[in-house]
Amino acid sequence: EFALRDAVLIGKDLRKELPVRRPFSHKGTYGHALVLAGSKEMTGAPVLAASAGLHTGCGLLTLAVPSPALPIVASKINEPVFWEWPAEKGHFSSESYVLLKQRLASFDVVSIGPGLGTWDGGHHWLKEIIRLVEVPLVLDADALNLLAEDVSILQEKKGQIILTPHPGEMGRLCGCTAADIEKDRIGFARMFAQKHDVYVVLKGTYTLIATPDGRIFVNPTGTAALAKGGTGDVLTGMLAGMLAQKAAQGQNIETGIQLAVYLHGLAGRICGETSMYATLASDVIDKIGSAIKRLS
Ligand code: B4P
Ligand code: MG
Repeated sequence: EFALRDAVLIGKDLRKELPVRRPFSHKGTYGHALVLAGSKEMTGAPVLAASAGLHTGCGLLTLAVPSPALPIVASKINEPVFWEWPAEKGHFSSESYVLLKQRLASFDVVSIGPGLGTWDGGHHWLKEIIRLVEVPLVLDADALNLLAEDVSILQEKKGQIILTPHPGEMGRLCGCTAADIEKDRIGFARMFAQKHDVYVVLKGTYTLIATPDGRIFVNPTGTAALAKGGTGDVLTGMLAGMLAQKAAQGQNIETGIQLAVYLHGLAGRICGETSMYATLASDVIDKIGSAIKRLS
């Protein structure tokens, strides 16, 4: 049986895992992330995720947004390449699979979920994406809510999948309540990761990372300053940004997951030094650079 003493506290050796910024390099050296996010109703989340990804250091980030949301999203951020995705009732539609397949080869990581919303048939949309993506795939927020309709679609995966649930989302995935999850965070995260051969980042105080082979890592950073809407979208973006760099440089993604989680919590703590109350998700993004500096 797994005991708490078997869980590994991350942080100590992470410094040497930071992607190196070489003098003779260019944006292609640091990876290209794709973020699929947003809906007509939620135009802030894709901006937070994309901005966080770029601040974490990926060379290029493409932000795919359903067509009705695109003008609003694009007016808020300059750096991503935008991909206008056909929409039905304001949500992503299925039409673009062929296009996606053609373009997928150019991405080092795909991240899905912030502000996506849920809709009839969305679950089939997600299944097709899971079938197509061969690079590391991060599923968060409404992508997890779509997944909860039938977790067996994870069997269709081609590459590694990273799930980033908070306890409520984890409860939906496991068919129980958030309170049940909180009573045995390690047990649920480890069970789900092993059963479905995925990474589970179970968020909360001391975020856990469960690996497909049953190991558990515990994040010591993080703070109640992060307890505010949008900070989860920032973590999703940071994972995309960090994994893009790891994948582009042919490195194992596991330390990339650890780095993103650790730096997200550290950026939150730096914000908390100014105010535990006033911190916004966008403030956390502004402190990603300082967090990387503190670690390095
Ligand atoms: P949703 O409406 O699904 O919220 P969201 O859009 O996913 O918000 P966001 O993406 O910004 O935040 P996320 O939690 O992903 O509703 C969330 C629901 O779940 C609410 O009803 C809430 O009460 C419940 N819920 C959330 N966390 C819970 C918990 N730990 N226990 C019980 N119920 C919970 O990401 C937030 C980020 O901030 C994560 O990285 C998290 O680790 C970090 N964070 C938040 N508070 C922290 C703390 N006190 N210490 C350390 N890290 C913290
Ligand atoms: Mg969230």
